[in-house]
Amino acid sequence: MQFRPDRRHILTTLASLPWAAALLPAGAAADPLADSGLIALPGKRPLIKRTFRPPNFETPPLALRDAFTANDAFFVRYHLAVIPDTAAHDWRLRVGGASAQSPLELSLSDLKHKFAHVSVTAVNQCAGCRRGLFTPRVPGVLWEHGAIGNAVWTGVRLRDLLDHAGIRADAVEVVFNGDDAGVLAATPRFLKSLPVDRARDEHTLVAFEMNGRPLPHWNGAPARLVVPGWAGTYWMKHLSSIRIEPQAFDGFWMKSAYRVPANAFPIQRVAAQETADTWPVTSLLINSLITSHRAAERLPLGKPAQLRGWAWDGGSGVASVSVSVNGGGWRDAALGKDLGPFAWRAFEFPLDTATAGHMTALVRAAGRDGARQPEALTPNPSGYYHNAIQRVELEVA
Ligand SMILES: Nc1nc2c(c(=O)[nH]1)N[C@H]1C(S)=C(S)[C@@H](COP(=O)(O)O)O[C@H]1N2
Ligand SMILES: [Mo]
Repeated sequence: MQFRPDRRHILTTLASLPWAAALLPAGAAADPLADSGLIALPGKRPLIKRTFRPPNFETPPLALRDAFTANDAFFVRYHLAVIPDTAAHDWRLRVGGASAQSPLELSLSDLKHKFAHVSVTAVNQCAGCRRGLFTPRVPGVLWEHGAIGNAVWTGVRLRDLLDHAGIRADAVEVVFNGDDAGVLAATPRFLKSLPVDRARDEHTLVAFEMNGRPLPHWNGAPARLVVPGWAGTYWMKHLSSIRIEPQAFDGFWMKSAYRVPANAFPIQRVAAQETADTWPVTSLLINSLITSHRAAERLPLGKPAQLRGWAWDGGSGVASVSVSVNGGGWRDAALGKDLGPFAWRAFEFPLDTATAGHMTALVRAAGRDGARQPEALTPNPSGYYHNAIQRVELEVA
């Protein structure tokens, strides 16, 4: 792929790096709308470009109407600009670390033939999805609604690989490395860690297929981590090494990035990664997305109309979706097929188009764990976890 980074691209790239935000001249963050042409990466259909280098591309609203987000429409998120194009044949996965009994190295063929295959339908959502809707504005990639997708992921259980290597009793975390790197040697490699119990969860996979096809290059080929119910940041792409370690990992991407104020969100806790002030981003929050209508859309008078979209959470499952029209009471939407606790679930609600005029519709999802979407977003410096109730303004005419 050819990149021709001009000044604006360099600035947007800097804006996408949390530790580089301080280097930006005041007001330099690019206007998200002005800078978001539809552009096709090799193998992808045209997506909304947020930054070129590293590549950050958002799924356009129309493609979010499908229950399973198409592989060529799935969003692309990278922190580092040098992305390997490892031939499946040359790829190796090392499993080791100070708390591994017998380290091993696997080829893709080993991975596919020596371990049981498992599939899980799960939402992959960036913790920064909807950051571009934060007011006041926060630094980072200014995503709107499309840093999310739902897919069937197929691979092997991470647990089977870890157990094969043998987890010593002193193990605390499992650390994952991807093959991508920064342009400058000083840029910290993208490494993430999971507590051992989350790594050994039966749903955590090393996946090589997405929707029944090999993983697209931009979504982590030949193999990536799939951590259903947890934010996309843990879903390491181009996975190259797995280390079982006796202490909490303190690399930049755990210690400094992807952190939220302590106690701000009802998320799963990882005590070993918490400080008095901040916690790591972990599980996804209850959320919903309207896909049937765009802002200011006209509904033909008297013609039946349905408000549709998706709801999901961190794995308790969607209990209900309610809709409030023109300030009226909350009424239940009909829910679609249950595709599993980590998938998104369709909702549908009939809109009354008998009277002309302005219509405001609010959508609020609730999880089986009792959590409900909040009315307002919860401010936090890096713009994570936007799950405030979504509102769409329509015009019946
Ligand atoms: N190797 C690597 N894996 C990565 C990242 C990355 O920068 N490098 N970004 C993570 C983040 S923050 C997200 S949201 C997901 C996005 O997955 P996708 O690009 O397949 O949509 O990938 C994760 N895995
Ligand atoms: Mo992310």
